[in-house]
Amino acid sequence: MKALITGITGQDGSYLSELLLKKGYDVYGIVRRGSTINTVRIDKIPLKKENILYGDLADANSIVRLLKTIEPDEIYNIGSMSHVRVSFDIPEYTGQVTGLGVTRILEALRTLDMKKTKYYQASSSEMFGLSKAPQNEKTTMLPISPYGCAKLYGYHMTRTYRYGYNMFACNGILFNHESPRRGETFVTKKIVRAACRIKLGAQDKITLGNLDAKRDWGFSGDYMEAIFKIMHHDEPDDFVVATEEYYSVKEFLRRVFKKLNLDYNGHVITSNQYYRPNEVPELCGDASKIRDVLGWKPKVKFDELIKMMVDDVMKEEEKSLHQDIS
Ligand code: NAP
Ligand code: F7E
Repeated sequence: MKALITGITGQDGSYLSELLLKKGYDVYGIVRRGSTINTVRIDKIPLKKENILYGDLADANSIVRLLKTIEPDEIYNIGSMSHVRVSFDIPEYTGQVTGLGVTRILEALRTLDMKKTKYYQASSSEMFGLSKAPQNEKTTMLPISPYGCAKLYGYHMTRTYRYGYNMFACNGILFNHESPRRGETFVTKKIVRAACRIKLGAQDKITLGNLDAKRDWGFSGDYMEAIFKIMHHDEPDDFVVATEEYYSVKEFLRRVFKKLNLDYNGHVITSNQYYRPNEVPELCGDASKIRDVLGWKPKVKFDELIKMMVDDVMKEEEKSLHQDIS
């Protein structure tokens, strides 16, 4: 079985590649050309070098060429401009990549007559926007960010191709998921990095935005197992993937600092720079459908996730401190 992953260099792409390799897949990935190396998350994963190919979700020709060459059995479209705050700075580009990128793949599958290829769309809880928690597959979607709007377009295009062309096209509506491989500018990793550096005396303050927003934070590795189950269900469908627990950013901050025997008071500054024009106040998933239909539930709990991230970052920071002084 051949699987093609867009966004293979990202957090989820790295865990998903490991999972698919373990299951015996021939794994292919699309990477973008960058001026610095952007493959650090997958460099140690035993992927075939020749299976990592240049392409871009904003470039239809590259998508068509790669689909024709690879002829994948499954496509996992997890590539996207994934930062909500940044999507307010580059709304058009976000629409091009995160929204229209979906149509480029689905339309290429249709016109190349590859309708047997299964398609997974990385949809997001950000699509729920202003709808009250808990949110499930039936909740009204009221996005309030360019990212959420682009994801909602991709979600509906996936359903449109499923119904219109009888394709196996499915959506995972994933709530926030984190890991030691999380991008540095997402709030969890930013807090963990700063707290570890404060503990080691390498930094004193952290500047954040809204501390009152609440999120349902799970572990990326667990969520990739959910994605695999969604793709191997007997029919294409849409599923919420979540832990069903939510905490404020302030609570995340408190627990990370406590884990390091620190008090966050006195170390935190808030700045408008990190506030968004619109803020989604609360996201908490109701994952009963995926639990009942596919038998999936998360393994890693909130405090274990914090421990995993703190332990990993602490090791990195101690190593770099040691390099500085030796
Ligand atoms: P991530 O770490 O930001 O990774 C995004 C990936 O997309 C990277 O590999 C990136 O490549 C790639 N990419 C960006 N622009 C692209 C383009 N124009 N063409 C091709 N690839 C492009 O995101 P993640 O946390 O792994 O999330 C994976 C997917 O799930 C994303 O679609 C995200 O929107 C969605 N999602 C994430 C969460 C979450 O909490 N993590 C929740 C719900 C949904 P570079 O490495 O070159 O930048
Ligand atoms: O923000 C608040 C911020 O950027 C979480 C993406 O993976 O999950 C992610 O989007 C909360 C927000 O994640 C800072 O305002 C406070 O309320 O870590 P985040 P996100 O926006 O929820 C969804 C489901 C996705 O699909 C996305 O791809 O934290 N916050 N201070 C801050 N956030 C950031 N980034 N930086 C701060 O300084």
